[in-house]
Amino acid sequence: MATPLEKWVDEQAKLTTPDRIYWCNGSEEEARRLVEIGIKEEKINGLPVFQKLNDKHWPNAYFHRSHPTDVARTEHLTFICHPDKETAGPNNNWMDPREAKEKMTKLFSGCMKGRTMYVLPYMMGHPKSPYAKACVQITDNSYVAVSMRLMTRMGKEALDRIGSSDDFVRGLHSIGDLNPDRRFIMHFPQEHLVWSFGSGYGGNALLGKKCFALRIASYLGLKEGWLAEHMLIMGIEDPKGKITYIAAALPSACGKTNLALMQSALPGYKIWTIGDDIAWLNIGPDGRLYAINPEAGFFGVAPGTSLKTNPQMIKTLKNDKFFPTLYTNTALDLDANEPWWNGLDGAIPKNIEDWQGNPWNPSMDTKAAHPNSRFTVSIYNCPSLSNEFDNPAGVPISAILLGGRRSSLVPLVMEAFNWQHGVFLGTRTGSETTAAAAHQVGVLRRDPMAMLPFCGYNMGDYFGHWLNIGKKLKQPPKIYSINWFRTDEDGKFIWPGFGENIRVIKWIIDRIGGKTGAKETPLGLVPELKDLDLSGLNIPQDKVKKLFAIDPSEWTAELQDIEKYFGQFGSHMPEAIWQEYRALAEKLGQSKSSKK
Ligand code: OXD
Ligand code: MN
Repeated sequence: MATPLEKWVDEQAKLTTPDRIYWCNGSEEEARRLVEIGIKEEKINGLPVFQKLNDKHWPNAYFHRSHPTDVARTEHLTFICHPDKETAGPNNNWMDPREAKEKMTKLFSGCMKGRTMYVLPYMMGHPKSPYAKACVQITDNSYVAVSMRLMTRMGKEALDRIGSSDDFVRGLHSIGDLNPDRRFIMHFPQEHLVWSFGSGYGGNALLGKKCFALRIASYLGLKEGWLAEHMLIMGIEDPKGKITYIAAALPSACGKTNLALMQSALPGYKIWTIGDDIAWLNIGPDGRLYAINPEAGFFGVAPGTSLKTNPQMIKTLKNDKFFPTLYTNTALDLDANEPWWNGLDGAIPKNIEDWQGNPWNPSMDTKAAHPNSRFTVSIYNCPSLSNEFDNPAGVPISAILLGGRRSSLVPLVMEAFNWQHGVFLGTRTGSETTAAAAHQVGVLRRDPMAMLPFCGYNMGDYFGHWLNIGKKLKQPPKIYSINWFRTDEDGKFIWPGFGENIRVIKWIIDRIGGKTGAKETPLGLVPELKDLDLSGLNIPQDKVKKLFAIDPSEWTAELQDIEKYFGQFGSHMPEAIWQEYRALAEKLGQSKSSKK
């Protein structure tokens, strides 16, 4: 008798009518074969899926150029299909599941004719972890199949875990004809199912990542009592060898990857990387919060990555351990046949082809690499990978950092008074937008816990879920708001960021260890400036003060905006968060602005 998995694959094959069906085992030998197929046989937009690059400096490097309209997540084409709109919430596009299925069935009908259907069994999380989930994605694209080998634990262990059970997350993906009018990313949280059509872009097509590990998993977490978060996970080893684990939520392209692989500017401190994008947080047997990274690779933004900004990532990319490393929509140095992007170390090569294949030189006012061009590389290549990465139990989290990109208002670092206040800090986080999603760049959008594009249900309920988790924890992590992006009168960043961020993290670790005090402000607890290690940094005192400046008059518009934002969640918004809001307004002397 066919297993539920075999039956499901069979049904998808009947719908999509591929010429061939190939079950991937996730091996290196297989990845090499798929890459060859992508070079010689498969085409996207008339171009081979992969182009081999010179691996003298960039081992195992392959280039992929996507369709020019398919370079970022498409939030307006992403739907959460709960049976009712209310459960999806105002934070999501919603479609009735029946309507969505009907629409998508038409698109998927016969779409794999002439193509190979790849069946990818994979684990999100270590196969032995009680927190891991077994999944299967179907795709018709070798780039997606190879990328999933890098980003997940693919192969037999997932198949063994699924066995004859029905308990696996299903993802059906086809690049279709890449027509943006026929591009949809549909989530069916109740069925643990994703249907994605018409895009080959990572966040839309690698269904284990944003689609499952955040959107579907956040809903699973609500049902099962855990949190799926858009967070990095890292261990910080202090000069005495003690390692403290923290998780940090930052919206796309706000430096999560740089922070997760940070090389400390303070001697004696060392960073151990566990994840750069997604954390699953569970209450462990001892009542503490434990984090695993369900992924096994990095899908990082290339422009700006250099030995100066992220030396460990450059070393990761230059490591030949795990095959292959993919470069998507970067520019090419044609003489060297190597990837290139703006901000990379060294002289600008003479003979550059831009991400669309056109000749490029620095006098042009276009970017050579697409601002959202990416590398895809195994986490096992990373020299700062923590020994705990493969620990099925995860790591105990002592602090959660919540941040955004704010040029004013929000201090460099601030400790929440308690868990509930910390949740409030997360609910009102906002960020000036970047290029990771297809929308206007540079405007403020509120992005609670950096989860706005990724929460698979009503965010009002999500805030309530956070509050409940806090109540269940025996020793809840301390919560911090961080903001590396405050600017001076000339619009220049005050804080140097990158490896210097360890100075902020050191203060956080000292707070956790009870080694240092803090100053109370209306917004939260901030460092006494004497306790922030700024040794060797050349920032004038008045600028340092500006990093922490709180001007109540500047908060009028902000409070109104927060109130408006919260208001859209109606009765789903927890009263405890409104209480925090009112307390803040009162402390800032602006309680009249609160209508609630
Ligand atoms: C990502 C994103 O790719 O957040 O990680 O967009
Ligand atoms: Mn992300």
